[in-house]
Amino acid sequence: MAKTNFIRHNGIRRVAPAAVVSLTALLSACASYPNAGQTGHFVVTTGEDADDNNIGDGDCESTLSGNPCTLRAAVSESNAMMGANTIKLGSREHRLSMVDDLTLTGPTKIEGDGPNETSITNDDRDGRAFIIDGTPAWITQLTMTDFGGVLLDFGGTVWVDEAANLTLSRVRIENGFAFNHAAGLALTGNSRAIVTESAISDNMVAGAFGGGVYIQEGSRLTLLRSTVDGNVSNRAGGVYNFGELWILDSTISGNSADSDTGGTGGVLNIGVVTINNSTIVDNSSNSPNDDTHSGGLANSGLARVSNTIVANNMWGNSENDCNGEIESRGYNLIEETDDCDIEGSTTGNITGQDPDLSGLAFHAGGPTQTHRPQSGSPAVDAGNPQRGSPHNGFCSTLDQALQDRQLSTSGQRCDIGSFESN
Ligand SMILES: [Ca+2]
Ligand SMILES: [Ca+2]
Ligand SMILES: [Ca+2]
Ligand SMILES: [Ca+2]
Repeated sequence: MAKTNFIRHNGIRRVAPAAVVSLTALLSACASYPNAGQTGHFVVTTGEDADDNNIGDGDCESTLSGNPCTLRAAVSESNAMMGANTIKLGSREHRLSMVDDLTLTGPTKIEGDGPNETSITNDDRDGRAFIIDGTPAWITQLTMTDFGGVLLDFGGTVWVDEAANLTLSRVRIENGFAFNHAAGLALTGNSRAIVTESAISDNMVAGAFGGGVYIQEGSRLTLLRSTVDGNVSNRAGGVYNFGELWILDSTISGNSADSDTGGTGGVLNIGVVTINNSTIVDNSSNSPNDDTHSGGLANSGLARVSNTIVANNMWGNSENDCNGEIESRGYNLIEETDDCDIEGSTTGNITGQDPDLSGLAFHAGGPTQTHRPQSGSPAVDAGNPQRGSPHNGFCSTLDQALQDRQLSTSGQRCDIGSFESN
């Protein structure tokens, strides 16, 4: 069971201003969400589930005794009201007991007080938490747990569809269940999502197409400083990508494929995936060996990989880290390469060596769990000596724990992987 320890950052830690500004700009580019006291800002006052008693009057008042504002009533009013809305959840558990999923059809920010303070949970129903339907939306500072159902297809917890554009920040998605296409997060219909400083953990799909995350052709997901761990399906335990996927300063760990035919533990890519400064370890597959799958990273599309650790992934009882063609942009540590072709720039690549990492845990006060290179690890100071755009294979500015990689001040080199041990 993964637990995420989200710590508030009050400027104590070393956070590079440029990166913070660009993320803030990115988040706010989606829509302008009202603040407390402004029109269109709703404050939920109960954890119970009930409809609004008069949808479209601009007041969040449920049918419950005393008419408290429920999450469901706030979503209905947000959808009915022109323009962007904010829904503040407060520090409590919000239990969804009504049949329908919460569907956002207009720009809405759903904001908790933190993943340890605010949760949205599933109360004995088969259903998701949210469908994001053709709109920008922002879900932040909360945990969603126990969603899905045995017959559910596409996103047991969150389904992003119809060219929607979702930001998930400081969120945990845990213990979801689905039949196919991800028990955590699914993107379909040319949608976009950015998942930042979040964890998608311990979700399970009975069938195929991704335990944690599924990206359909035409859709695009960015995982930034996030962890996908402990997810299970029979074809791709962690992430199944048919679209466009960016894995930046992130960890894919402990996911597994459980299949009689063929499955990949960590990341299975059919589309285009770009991976930089990330760590793909301890994933596993127990299916019969074939030519297309791997314990760790399997590619039959385009996989561009730089500054990344791929190691300690298992196929049955033997290590199997990758399969297919990997377009290296240099400075990778890929331990076991028997089933993959490493093309492109092999400058700085390390193969055949164990990265000597800690277990998955909270390191350096980071918001998500990471694997830390032990002192003497070959990953330490072995990343690209140039800092720049992670999109081009350079070393990133912040590691997954939000530590500055310090290249410009100390002259030290970036570590390979998502965590900078300095
Ligand atoms: Ca109303
Ligand atoms: Ca609205
Ligand atoms: Ca090893
Ligand atoms: Ca370093």
